Amino acid sequence: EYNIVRPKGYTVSYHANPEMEKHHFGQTHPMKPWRLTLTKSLVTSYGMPFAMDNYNTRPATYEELNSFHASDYLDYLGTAPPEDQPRDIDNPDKAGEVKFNLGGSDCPLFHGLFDYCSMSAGTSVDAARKICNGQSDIAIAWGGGLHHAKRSEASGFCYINDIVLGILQLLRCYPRVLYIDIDVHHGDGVEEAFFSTDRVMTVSFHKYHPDSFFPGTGGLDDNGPKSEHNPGAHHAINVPLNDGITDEQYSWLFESIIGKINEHFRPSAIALQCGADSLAGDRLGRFNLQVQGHGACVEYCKKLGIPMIIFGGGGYTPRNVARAWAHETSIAIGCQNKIPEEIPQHTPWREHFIHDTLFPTLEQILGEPRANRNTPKRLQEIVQHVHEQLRFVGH
Ligand code: ZLM
Ligand code: CA
Ligand code: ZN
Repeated sequence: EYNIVRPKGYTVSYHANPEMEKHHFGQTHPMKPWRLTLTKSLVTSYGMPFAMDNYNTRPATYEELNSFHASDYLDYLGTAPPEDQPRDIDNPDKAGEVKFNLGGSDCPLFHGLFDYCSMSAGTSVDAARKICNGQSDIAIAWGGGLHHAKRSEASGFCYINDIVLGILQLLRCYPRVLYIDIDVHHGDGVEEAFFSTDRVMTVSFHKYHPDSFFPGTGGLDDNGPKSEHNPGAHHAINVPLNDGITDEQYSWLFESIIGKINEHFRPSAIALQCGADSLAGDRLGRFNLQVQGHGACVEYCKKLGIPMIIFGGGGYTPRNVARAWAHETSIAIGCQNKIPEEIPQHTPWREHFIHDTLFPTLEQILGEPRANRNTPKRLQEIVQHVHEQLRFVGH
């Protein structure tokens, strides 16, 4: 009804496995896979599926997971018994053994965990393959983006690092991949995985406060191995931020930094993690970003005209996650000016969108906006530091 048509000259693909959305981390756990259902509902009610190739993805295979993760970790992940109650980690009798950081309150062992992980990874691997074989120019994998998982360890709600798996696929056909992470948390797992190569540059924007905000890494001076002989030196870029950053400041930083990186590093593909916990009103986040400012990052990357995978990630206020990811899907298609701001009447679960617009104001989201602790002087310093790092990078 909104006459959403396929974009001219390029292809957008949407990769999802609806079974993934049925899994639960536990009653009050912040990560709610159901937000993917709410996102798909909005994307569909705006008619966007008509403009994309829609893939129902298969779970990743053991071999695919094993391209980054250690076998003993995968074997344990596949066999560990689910625990219905979060275990008391302070009581050794009740705790049993905690292996690979599995079974705490951040990374619980829930029913169907291995299936959930393989499905998330499957969407990202599938997206990467479509980019590689030229069947897609912008591939969307909202079920992925789990940037904290390590080779042999779960961390921060992430068990399998689907982004690393996706980038490893891209590296089979592209010389250089730029990883960009706008989740409010530091993309530590992806940074660490590609620490010693100059074929991947990682850039994360995040709240940084080492002793009070997870994971505590990603300071301005963390730029990859310091050793001169390591090709990965200077290929990790971190943008540490304080509470309350606004759309205007964030867009300025993003464009100054990504624009410069594009000139120096000249990526042949982009992997963009769009964690929606950087939005105002997020249950875990601390920023004042609106759907427009978050989406502006996607729009800027799209304009670079480089093949791109767009991943999900964090996002703990489901209605805002769905708004942001639906808006960003419309940007990928190029129909953002054709769809009405009002949430369509026939949208399933429309009552969840308490303000019936895609773009609620800060006042609607928060009542009173959170104090902005980012000074213009500090933001200038960050951009300056990044520009200095880039003098060491050139191809
Ligand atoms: N406690 N329940 C972002 C990953 C953030 C580590 C402090 C757990 C929570 C959080 C879990 C129901 C991404 C830490 C926190 C309380 C040790 C984190 C279960 C609330 C709950 O109510 C909760 C009983 C839980 C977890 C809050 N955990 C908030 N922040 C972080 C991990 C993941 O968005 O970047 C990508 C998907 N963990 O701060 C503690 C140190 C565990
Ligand atoms: Ca980030
Ligand atoms: Zn996050």
